[in-house]
Amino acid sequence: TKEELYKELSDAIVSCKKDQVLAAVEKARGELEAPDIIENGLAAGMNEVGTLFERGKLFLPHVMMAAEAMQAGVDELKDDMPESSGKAAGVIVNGTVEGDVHDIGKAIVSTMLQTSGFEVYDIGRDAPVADFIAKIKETNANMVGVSALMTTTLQGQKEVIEALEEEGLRDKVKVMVGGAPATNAWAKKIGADCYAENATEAVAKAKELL
Ligand code: HCB
Repeated sequence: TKEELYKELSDAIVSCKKDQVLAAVEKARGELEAPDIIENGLAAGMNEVGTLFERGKLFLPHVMMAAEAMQAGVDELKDDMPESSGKAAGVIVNGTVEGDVHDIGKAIVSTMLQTSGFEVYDIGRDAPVADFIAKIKETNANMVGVSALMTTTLQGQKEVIEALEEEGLRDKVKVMVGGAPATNAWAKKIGADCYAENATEAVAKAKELL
């Protein structure tokens, strides 16, 4: 069943073994769509890793191995992503804020937006506010996705919005925020246009706003 495949994918991530992840992906790809495999299988496993890390059951080297295995699984599925037809619905700059190296979720969001027809410029992780602004200007983007995975870097999302205001760009650029510590309430508080809990929601909200 679907649930068994999700569990197998998730367990493979928790095992922190790349081979096991690739084998689970290989098995699942005949039955499930790529975004489904990523969101409900691999990402669910990564969340579990996070929980085990918090409880002291897994250590940082394990988390790094799980992250690498996750990346390998996602890379393997890139060609399976459903191709969208038609012209890009919008231009989106996507990045993780300065001081924050977490980029797995952001990369998934970029891939899903891209396959949904958006023109996406991923500026990577640990990206200074100035990089967001420069890329937005260069590409004439009408949306920016700002990812932050730590309570200590969340403020970076607010800084991007403030910089957009200072540059007189705020009216032209929609702002989406995401990452584990972000919430709808936080998005509202800092004046973002939306919060997306996962990549599927990011695509839905981008379509709604652009
Ligand atoms: Co990292 N880490 N980590 N980590 N890490 C977290 C984030 C903690 C919550 C774990 C914990 O302690 N409980 C924690 C942060 C605590 C806090 O809030 N203050 C933490 C810490 C503390 C650290 C270090 C400081 C650890 C250390 O060195 N002592 C260090 C950070 C260094 C730094 O950034 N300066 C660190 C390092 C790492 C790695 C390198 C081992 C690895 C990252 C590898 C990489 O990304 N290339 C890592 C990982 C993997 C995690 C956890 C376990 C998982 C994150 C992840 O990839 N999740 C995480 C635990 C957790 O999140 N609960 C832990 C899976 C993806 C698919 O989900 O939430 O990232 P996602 O993305 C979703 C969603 O949020 C949304 O869509 C995505 C797809 O569904 N979304 C967006 C995300 N961005 C979006 C943008 C948009 O525009 C729209 C939607």
